[in-house]
Amino acid sequence: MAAKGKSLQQARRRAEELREQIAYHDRRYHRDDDPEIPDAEYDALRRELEALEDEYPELNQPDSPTRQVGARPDSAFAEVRHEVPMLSLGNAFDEQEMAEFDRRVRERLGVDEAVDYHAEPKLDGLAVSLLYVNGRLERAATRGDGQTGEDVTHTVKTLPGIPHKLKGKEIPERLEARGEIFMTHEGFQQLNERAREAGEKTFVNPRNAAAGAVRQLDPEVTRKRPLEIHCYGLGTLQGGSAPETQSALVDALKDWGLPVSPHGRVVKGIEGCREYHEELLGRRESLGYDIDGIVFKVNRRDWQQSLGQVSRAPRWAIAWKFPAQEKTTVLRAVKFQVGRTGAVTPVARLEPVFVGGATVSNATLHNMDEVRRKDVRIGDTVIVRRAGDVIPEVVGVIREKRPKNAPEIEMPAKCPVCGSQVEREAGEVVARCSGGLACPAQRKEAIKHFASRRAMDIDGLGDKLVDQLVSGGLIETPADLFRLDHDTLAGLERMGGKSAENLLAALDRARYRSLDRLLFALGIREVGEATAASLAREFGSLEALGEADEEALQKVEDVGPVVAAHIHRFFQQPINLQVIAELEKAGVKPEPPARPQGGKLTGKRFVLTGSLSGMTRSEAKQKIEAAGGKVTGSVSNKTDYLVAGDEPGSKKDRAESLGVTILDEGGLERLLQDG
Ligand code: 5U1
Repeated sequence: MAAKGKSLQQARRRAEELREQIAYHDRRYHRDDDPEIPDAEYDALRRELEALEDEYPELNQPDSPTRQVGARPDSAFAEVRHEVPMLSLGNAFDEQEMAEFDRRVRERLGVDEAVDYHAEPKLDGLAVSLLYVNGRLERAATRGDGQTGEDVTHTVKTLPGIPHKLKGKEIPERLEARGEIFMTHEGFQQLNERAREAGEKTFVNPRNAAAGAVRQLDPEVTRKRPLEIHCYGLGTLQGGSAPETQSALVDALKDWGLPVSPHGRVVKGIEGCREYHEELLGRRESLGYDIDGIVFKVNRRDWQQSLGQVSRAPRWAIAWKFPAQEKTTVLRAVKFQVGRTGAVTPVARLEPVFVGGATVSNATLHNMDEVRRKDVRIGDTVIVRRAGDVIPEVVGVIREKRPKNAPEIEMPAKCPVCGSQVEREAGEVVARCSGGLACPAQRKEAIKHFASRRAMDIDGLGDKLVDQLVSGGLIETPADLFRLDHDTLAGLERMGGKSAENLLAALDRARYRSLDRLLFALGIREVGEATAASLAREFGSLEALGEADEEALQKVEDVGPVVAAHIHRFFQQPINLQVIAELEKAGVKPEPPARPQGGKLTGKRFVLTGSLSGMTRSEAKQKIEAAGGKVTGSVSNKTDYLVAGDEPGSKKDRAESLGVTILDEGGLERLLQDG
């Protein structure tokens, strides 16, 4: 740790610096809902200060940020004095630190056997306290500095998941539940889309969006934000009996109608903690909201009592953090990449940084509007986010670290690959290379898309091979793939006779893919898999689709004027007609779709949400479509059924408010059987 080997004077100076920095970042995070650095870097500052204070006890100060939680409340809100302080959590960053926590717990309790811990995800949101008096929601407050929070009753009352009145039996006279308000990824994306459309400022991440929504003076603003809560603990409890274990406490909260995490569970000893941590780390991306670790709490509440707390955190609980998904690094340069539809995308070339479990040296900057909105410049220290399989992205800039005269990023006037003019249509955020299939970059991407798993699924035709084939002048369009012969393929670098044979067999199988796959594979702008399936159902052949005018196209579900224009234009372009003719000549004969005429669910519109247990969502979609139904992405007043699995999120709330019939998995099965 950085503390080692410093003179007392050096250590004092560094501690002062760190305290100042931490206090500044506390204000940015807790008061302004606008953090400047990623959590991992904030944690590192705190840990450095803790290490210094450990090594040099004379530096300990009662007002050190290591002894405090959050920030003082903002004076715009009324102050709420917490009856029981709202604590923070100590962190473990690896298995060893977690094992040390477990050892300390057993040592203090004087027990040898494995301790039961209650485990649940640590949400990345805003901690709040909800006070219920005789079962009625009386007051909601933020954590603030742990002693005094902000009164946010007016905004919290707009959250659909928070009951204004508790239900069930044995409701305490005075109950203070504590939990975390958060926003799902889906809600966050929708919110940012709406903000973008309205020309308003977008949010950097769901946590800021959630915290900003709660800490609003106008509750109408909050009402429009898709917020959720999971409750996990207690402050005051009077006039009722307190459960004996943490898990019973969470069950009681649930019985009183408060939302709790569906992933909470009791685990045994450090081994159980390890298993749970690993399991949730693997599922982190599929939860649909941000979590940054797991909270483990000693399950017996009498043991919690005897363990007590240190300055700001209980000794009976710990957050075992996941690897950070956001880090800062320096943006060295920007390159422009040309995609399948000619979109020219700025890509940041970064000083390599380890984030989200991998070393990242390239990250997308999306488009020039985003570059301007975030005000990114060459040489900037930027925040990079890498979450799961999603392409790493630059989410923000640390303006304070900008070097003097940092140059702005400019979109090139000419395509960096083929030299054609780069154009940006009015009203479009994306600039495009006007070279079309004359541009080798567009050709490569079009062929990669054509061969991809969800399109023609040509096994063995990976990105590298496509690059090799196009760069070597062996193919120009997808149709050329079907003219490749064994000798040409076997002669390529990293290919042998066997691989060539396998690829030819895969190409042969691809000749008979369904019409909807072929339509999707052709890469018509705005035609995704669902639209391709609707078009295939409606027109039955490429020929019929090519002859349709825009009016006829718009009769198809999901096809509006913009998509209709793209489809129509595609079939007007000679190069595309030539590729289609050559595909036909090469023996590509798509199977026309079987029409589920008069299916039980014909005309019914479904939305799927949450995780299903007996089938995947894609299986459910296939079953519904096979019965003539239609699956769409969002709930509207045209929706007939919402199929809700585990953790359905805001779609269920919306469905309820619109009076849409809500089915569970069994309900869907029955409907499929009975019609
Ligand atoms: N899930 C969960 N999050 N969280 C945050 N439990 C939990 N407990 C907390 C905090 C700050 O604090 C108690 C251990 C006091």
